[in-house]
Amino acid sequence: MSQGLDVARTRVAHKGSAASGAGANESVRRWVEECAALCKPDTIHWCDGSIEERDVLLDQGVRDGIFIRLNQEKLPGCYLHRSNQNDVARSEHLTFICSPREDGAGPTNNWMEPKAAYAKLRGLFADSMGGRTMYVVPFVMGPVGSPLAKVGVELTDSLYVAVNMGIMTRMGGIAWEQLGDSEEFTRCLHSVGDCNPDRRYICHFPQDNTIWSFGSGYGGNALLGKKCLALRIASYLGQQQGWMAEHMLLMGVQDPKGHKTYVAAAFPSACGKTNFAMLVPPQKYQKDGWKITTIGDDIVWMWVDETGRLRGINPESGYFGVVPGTNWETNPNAMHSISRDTIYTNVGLLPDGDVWWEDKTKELPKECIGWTGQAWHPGCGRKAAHPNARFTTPMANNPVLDGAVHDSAGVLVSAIIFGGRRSRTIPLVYQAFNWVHGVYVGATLGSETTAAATGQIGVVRRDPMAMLPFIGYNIRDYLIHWCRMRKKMKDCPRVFSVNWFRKNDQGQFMWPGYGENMRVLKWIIDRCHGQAYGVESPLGWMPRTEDIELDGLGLSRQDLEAVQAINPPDIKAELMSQEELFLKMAADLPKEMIFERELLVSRL
Ligand code: SAT
Ligand code: MN
Repeated sequence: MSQGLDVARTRVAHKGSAASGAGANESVRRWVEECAALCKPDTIHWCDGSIEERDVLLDQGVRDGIFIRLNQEKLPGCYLHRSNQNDVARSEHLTFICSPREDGAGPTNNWMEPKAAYAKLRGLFADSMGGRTMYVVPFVMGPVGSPLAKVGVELTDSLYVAVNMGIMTRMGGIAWEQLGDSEEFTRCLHSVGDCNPDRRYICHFPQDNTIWSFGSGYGGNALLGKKCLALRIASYLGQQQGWMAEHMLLMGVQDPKGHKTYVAAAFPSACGKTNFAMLVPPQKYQKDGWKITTIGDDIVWMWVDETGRLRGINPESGYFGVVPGTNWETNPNAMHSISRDTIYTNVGLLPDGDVWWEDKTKELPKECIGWTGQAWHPGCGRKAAHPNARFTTPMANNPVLDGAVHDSAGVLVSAIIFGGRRSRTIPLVYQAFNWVHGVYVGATLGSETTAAATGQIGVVRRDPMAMLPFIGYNIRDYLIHWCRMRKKMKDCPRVFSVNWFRKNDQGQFMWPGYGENMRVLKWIIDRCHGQAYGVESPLGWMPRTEDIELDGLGLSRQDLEAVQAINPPDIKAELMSQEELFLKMAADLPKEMIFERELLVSRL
């Protein structure tokens, strides 16, 4: 794999191609015609991805009431969108893997037989775009020229989706260049329809490299390059072709000597993944020369290079992050990023055209217009922003964007971290004994629900590799694929478990989290380079208390011991609760997982 195939740092403007889709090949044109004949849009707009086009679409969106132009002095290039109130999150129960056989989807996915699914959705798509424009959105997932880069084309009747895809992907004529004469592109068909949850389906056809989504305009349901292509379809392709598509952030950790180590990390939602991807090290670490840089905040594609090591790219080019809770203390790099060229969805609107959301500022505004469009004031009993309000912002805005983010050869991945939100039992950090043990640690990953997600607080949900809703095939084969990847690698990444959320008996967090997680990260990096001590414990290798720096933290060695404590009866209870997922897989559980569980039991 050669370095420096990096031809597309910025969008290429293809002037004059908007109407015609100049550059699109015959198989694309044929497919667009077929879909247009089905959906019957009034007009077809072939997106070229130019800056001029973006401005035209935004102006059109403002005229149509899809966007509100925000205060351009405070927030240049920023717009607000309010979604349908029934359409504010992914719809997992309406998401289907349509593989030929039910076993292809496995016990953790909804399945629909492909012919039946096409028939059902064809009925919904028929004439669905009357009076509307169909946007043809060509895009590349991954740095152009990368061996894993994939071309997709999304046909959508949502201007909001077209604009957001322009931020989240390398969108426009560049995709036609990458595609050339090939027929190999992901066919993504999307209509908001009448946005009725009773007629909402997100269907994946992995064998056809096709996604049909109807009835929702929400990010994960509608920006089809993201979870649908880059995780569900890509995870299937990766299993077929020997690479991995994972729900992970990817960050660079630069040490004082200037050496950079890349770390991938999987966390279920509500664990601060975006914050971790843009972590600001504590003052002392900054002074010493430590620096964090971001490759990606949500998805990583990884393959084994010719030297037998794992490399990763971020297939996306923007961040679709949760707004509430983001502020200058929790994530200053995100705050910088979303101060321009950002689409806000479902936040509050202040009288001066600025935006507000819960926990943006300590002081509450006197009034604003809430995400539903109703007047809001403190104590009104409603939230100004929806708890799942989102920003869409180009990764180019990130002040700590990693310099290698467009590198077609990706970056070496030295460590993989699995983390959950666990108030008890799971220590702050430990390292798996080896790769397959690491797969077990990932497969048994659990996280406690937060109110925002479900209304039920503190229930541990199993979420293997944080991929439960995103594995586009049978979870049995997914875990086997993870185990088999080991055989392809000469030198594999070290695997770690972290938990920033452990609480004491008084219900207080035992670890400060946020930037202070740098202290744990340093041990992880040092372990990757054989430069840190590890003590054997039943769970894995652990730092001694003197191996984690506590200067300036206000924590004692005893406090650190407490957050690292392993209590065998608690671990046994944990093992029992892991059975809940493993029972679902019953006879299908890969034998490596059974061995690892037995080994853990015997160590206890
Ligand atoms: O829109 S996404 O699916 O990426 C965000 C989410 O997980 O809900
Ligand atoms: Mn995610």
